[in-house]
Amino acid sequence: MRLSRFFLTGMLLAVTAISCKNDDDQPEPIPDRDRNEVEEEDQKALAEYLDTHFYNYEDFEDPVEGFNYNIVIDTIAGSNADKTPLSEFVTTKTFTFEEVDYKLYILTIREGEGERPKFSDDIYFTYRGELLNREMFDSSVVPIWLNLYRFYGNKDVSIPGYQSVMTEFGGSTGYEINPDNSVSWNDDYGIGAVFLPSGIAYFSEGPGLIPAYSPLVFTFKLLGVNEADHDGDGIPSWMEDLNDNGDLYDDDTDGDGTPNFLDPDDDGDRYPTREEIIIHEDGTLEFPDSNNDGTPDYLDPDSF
Ligand SMILES: [Ca+2]
Ligand SMILES: [Ca+2]
Ligand SMILES: [Ca+2]
Ligand SMILES: [Ca+2]
Repeated sequence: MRLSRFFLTGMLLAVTAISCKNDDDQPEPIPDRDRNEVEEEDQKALAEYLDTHFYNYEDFEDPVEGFNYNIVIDTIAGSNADKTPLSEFVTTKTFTFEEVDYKLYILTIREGEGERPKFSDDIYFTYRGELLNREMFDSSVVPIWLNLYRFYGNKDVSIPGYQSVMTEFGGSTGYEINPDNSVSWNDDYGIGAVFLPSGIAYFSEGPGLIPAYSPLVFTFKLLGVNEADHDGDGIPSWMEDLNDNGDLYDDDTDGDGTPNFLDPDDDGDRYPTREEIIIHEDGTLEFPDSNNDGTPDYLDPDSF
């Protein structure tokens, strides 16, 4: 839940910044730095970090009984001078955000055998967040739900880079509830870490203990996945990305200003989308096209 509180802090700052603009007595807010310039700096910092740090790979190679599968990162120095750096283990991925191609680094310990989230889904996970100086700014050892999409509503809000990394992992295939009501997850959930440039983390609005423009490190265990349907119209949000570009805000069939993933009547014909589609008992969807013009009823204001 803490991530959302961080986000709220950011929102308050943003609101303050906007209100200052209209008040002649207040100084102008400091404009955000150039995204490309920050990314260049962050990439240098991340590359250096990955070359000078290692993780407890030996613990994972030969796990002792009761090993907690926690990734622990430390500097390569002193008695650890001969350790293999993280840079030898990570893979890279490019994620485009605000028209900048961001490079992020992923450490995959275990992909996870269970369901994989789509970019707009909810995940159930534990995490620990650190700055590049290894200072921890946040963690949750108790699993929490988080929506991966940048939806500024009443759900927990993610940072942009999260959707890019979590879609590479799967959750657990199941769990058991113990007599004491604690939960034991099947030992096949996703385990990993991600090294994010600030542009797809909090950028200029580092909340809490995070300074502005901080690249971030998250280690995590992905336990569960829930297919999100933000507007509850029966169509999962990822399916409302009609132009398939990963941006849910630029799909607005009826042009009423509410994007389809938040619009329970997508074509604006006053018939709810839910009544213009067929949801079968096994959960599969069918999209009738009554007038056979190639546009399904829920996106066609001329048929219902
Ligand atoms: Ca929907
Ligand atoms: Ca709409
Ligand atoms: Ca909709
Ligand atoms: Ca409709």
